Amino acid sequence: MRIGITCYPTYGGSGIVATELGLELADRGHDVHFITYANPIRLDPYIPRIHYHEVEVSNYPLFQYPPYCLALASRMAEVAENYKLDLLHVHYAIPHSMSAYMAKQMLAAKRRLPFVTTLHGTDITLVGMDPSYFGITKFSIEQSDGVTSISEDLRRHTVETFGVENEIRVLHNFVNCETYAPDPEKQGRSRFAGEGQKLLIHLSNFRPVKRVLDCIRILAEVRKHEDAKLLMVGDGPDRTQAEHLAAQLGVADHVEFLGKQNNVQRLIRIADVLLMPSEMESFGLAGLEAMACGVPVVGTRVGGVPELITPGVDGFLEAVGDVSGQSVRVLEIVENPDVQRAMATAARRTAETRFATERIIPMYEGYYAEVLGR
Ligand code: GMT
Repeated sequence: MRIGITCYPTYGGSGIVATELGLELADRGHDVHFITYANPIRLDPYIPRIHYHEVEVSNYPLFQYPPYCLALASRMAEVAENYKLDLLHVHYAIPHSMSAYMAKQMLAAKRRLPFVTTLHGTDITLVGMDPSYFGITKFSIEQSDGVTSISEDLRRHTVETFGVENEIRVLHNFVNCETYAPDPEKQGRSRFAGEGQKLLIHLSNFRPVKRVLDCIRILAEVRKHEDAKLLMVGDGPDRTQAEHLAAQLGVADHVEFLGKQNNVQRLIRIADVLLMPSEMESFGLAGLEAMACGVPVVGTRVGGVPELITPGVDGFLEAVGDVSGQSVRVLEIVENPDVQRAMATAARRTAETRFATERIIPMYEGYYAEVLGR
């Protein structure tokens, strides 16, 4: 198949899923065309069957807001025609789904260009619910030739919120279990943690929904019992506040802010526990990546996370904001080598048996075939 993929190319779960999907599809022999405003961070355009088409948005002085949505639609239609795309697959409804709808209409007189929209979370639970985007989000979901959701919880939420009646297929997020694999030697750990020191990690875009301040509070609690250090990977609006809080709680020397990183598996696999204290998480991709690396997650019981983590088996889930509950769970893991070993093994097994690329990617291929009527 010839597939056009559009996503946000910056650091963020939806862009990462879209990029990994494109790479896996190319590996399986499909031609994949990324149509985005910048090269997606995990994309190497040198890879065979991967193509990259940049969307340029001209900024005429009259425009207070450059019309990205229109530039994207034009580029989508152009690429679809020139490269004979079979379909478009857009990640994150706003505004990608609407641009795909316009591209489809632009080509309608000549040919059919179906599009699949994948819902990732905040496009529905936050942005899409804003009154200024509600109507257009509902419309673009209804007009999509196929809609997928990365969790059952998000599917249910979408149906309840928007009252849409078209089928939404749940295709969970996936992980490449070869790239994300445990390292029994935990190579490179000594660069970050001293002998006997416990190592916690958090990975996100540091938006308020991630509750990064809770990570700092959890570390401070854990340190009352164990010598522990926290790696904060990523960047975003709440980073400065988190740095201040670390100083205020007297743990600044034990928190390392590493900023945006590529090849995060190298960092995840050296840790003992991944913290995911989010307010909302429609899936929790960072959690899955950690599980594949054999690193148990201590997170919150929200959104689609319970579809990923079975508490007490391959991780722990507590209520949002329950710092003390999450700290106790971290200690339960790091102070009991048997618990840590059993959870690490179970986490890896969950990733392999339920969320490995080999299992999920064929579901996307099957879904495309359905949408194309093949
Ligand atoms: O979490 C974010 O702020 C980024 C957001 C995105 O769309 O880039 O992540 C969403 O999509 C990820 C990939 O499907 C999911 O793993 C995240 O759970 C989801 N985030 C939220 O629901 C808050």
